[in-house]
Amino acid sequence: MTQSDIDRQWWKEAVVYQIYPRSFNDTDGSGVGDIQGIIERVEYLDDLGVDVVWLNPIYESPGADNGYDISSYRSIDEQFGTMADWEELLAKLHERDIKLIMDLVVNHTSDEHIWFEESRKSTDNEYRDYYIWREGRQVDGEGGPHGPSGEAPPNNWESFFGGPAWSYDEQTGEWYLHIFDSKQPDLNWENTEVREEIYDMMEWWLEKGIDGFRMDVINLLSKPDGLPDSEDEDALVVGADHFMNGPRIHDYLSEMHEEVIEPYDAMTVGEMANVDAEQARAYSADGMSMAFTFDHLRLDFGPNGRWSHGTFELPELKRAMSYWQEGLGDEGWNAVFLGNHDEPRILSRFGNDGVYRAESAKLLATLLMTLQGTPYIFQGDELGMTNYPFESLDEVRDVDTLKNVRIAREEGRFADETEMLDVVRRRSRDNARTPMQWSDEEYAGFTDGEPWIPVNPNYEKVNVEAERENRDSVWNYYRRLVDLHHESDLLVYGDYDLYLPEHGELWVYTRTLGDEQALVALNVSDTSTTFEPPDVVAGADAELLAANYTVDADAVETTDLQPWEARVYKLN
Ligand code: TEU
Repeated sequence: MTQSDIDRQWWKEAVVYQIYPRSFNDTDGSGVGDIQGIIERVEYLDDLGVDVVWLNPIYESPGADNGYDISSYRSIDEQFGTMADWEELLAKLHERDIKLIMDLVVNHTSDEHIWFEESRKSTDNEYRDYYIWREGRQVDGEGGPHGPSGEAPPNNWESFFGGPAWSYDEQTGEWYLHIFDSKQPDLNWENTEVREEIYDMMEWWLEKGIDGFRMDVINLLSKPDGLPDSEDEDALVVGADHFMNGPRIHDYLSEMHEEVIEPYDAMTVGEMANVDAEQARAYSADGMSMAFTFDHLRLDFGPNGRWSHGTFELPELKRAMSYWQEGLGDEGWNAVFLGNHDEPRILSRFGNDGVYRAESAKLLATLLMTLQGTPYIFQGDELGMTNYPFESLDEVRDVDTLKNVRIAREEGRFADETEMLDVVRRRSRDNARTPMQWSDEEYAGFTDGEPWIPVNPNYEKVNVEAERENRDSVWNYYRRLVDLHHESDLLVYGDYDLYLPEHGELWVYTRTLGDEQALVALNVSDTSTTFEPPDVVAGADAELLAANYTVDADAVETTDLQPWEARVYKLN
């Protein structure tokens, strides 16, 4: 890649900040974050230097899955505020040249959405075909615990949140599909009316001035004819081999792009588990700006999958992320992230959230900001926030954790309660959802009320105020790296080349754009490690663009890197 080959796009050069509104900042003492709370912190976002805010769902919702169960797409849920509050937020962000992307949740709605309330009334209701209804399978004897005797769900697909992906509905004696919770029935994208309704709704938000969408489980929209049983019992979830990347998915996404997105030059990032580079290139060809892929977030799954703990070695992580750094080429663009509202805190998962909390947090920041693609910062990671030390399930709020842990317990998949709690501490989505830590005041300055979920007890040490006062803090390091990312086409568009792929402690790669080159050396371990630069760069004159230890180096020479040390060299 040279300067002249660059296919510039605003969203390629952006740094995105993800806000989980329930846990960001509460201004009315309800204990739940709100839109006025985000408005109150727009200056904070501007100071951090981010270019785009991704807002997790704030639409009207019964809250069965914290807003990913939408009952009205064009209304703001009153717990977060009003449409006027939202319009004020958009204006305040745009005033500071910060763009806003909303969460698009259209694989499913809430079962309290008027469409579903109508759909379940009768088999000939005009909204019946907005969802996926089927008769149950006749079985001998009792049938399953989930339906009338002698009847079982239409197929063996399972929900991400545990149990069958079907629920029986007394009203019409049929079953409806829900890949997630039973209060999240899947929409039938085969139905052109459904697609037109969704496109109208997307256009409505784009007309209001948003800059794009994060698209929830967007590669699940197309289900195969006949909804066949899944043969692949080892799939991420039983049925995923059928309902992920379905037969008409590209028809729908290219149609959505042509009909809605293209006219607005909007950014789209699709949440896409279970895709490979070829599929991701095809989604890019459909018009998708970029995709969240999850290979690097599945390495620590244990023998029983997600709800069991496993370990991984650095070469595995390097392989998983380098696959995407090298796999898309010019036919796609990476969304670079290590965590979000569904994953444990990056510092506790990939770093050392004890003795090397600051050093490893800065190393992970270096990785995020120097890999090729658009970097995403999840709220609080810029402070070095860590996982929550759950003492019991009473502290857990997340439907995904509560349902899956209940089923795993019933199936005896935990040796004992200690193992159960250990897995929850490592895996639960609630690790990411504890309140943002603004200060060492009560409830970390998040609320004057009772927070909806406990505050991490380390807030007295780990908080925005303390971090901003300390020039050498994780927060100020993130600030500098965001600047660096803005100043350098090299770190945005440069090709990625990995060195020492099998090294167990070091992650070394170059970024090259024309005759410009940078070298990144990361010691991803608790021990100091000798770094012998690869021949191609050894001895080269260089300046340090960033380092999380106080070092000076004007050349790339063999050196001992301290635990979790990170260096970014600009080669001259
Ligand atoms: O997540 C989809 C998804 O795959 C996650 O459920 C993931 O598998 C799980 O959290 C483990 O990592 C999206 C949203 O991000 C999530 O918050 C919603 O719960 C889900 O879709 C349903 O809308």
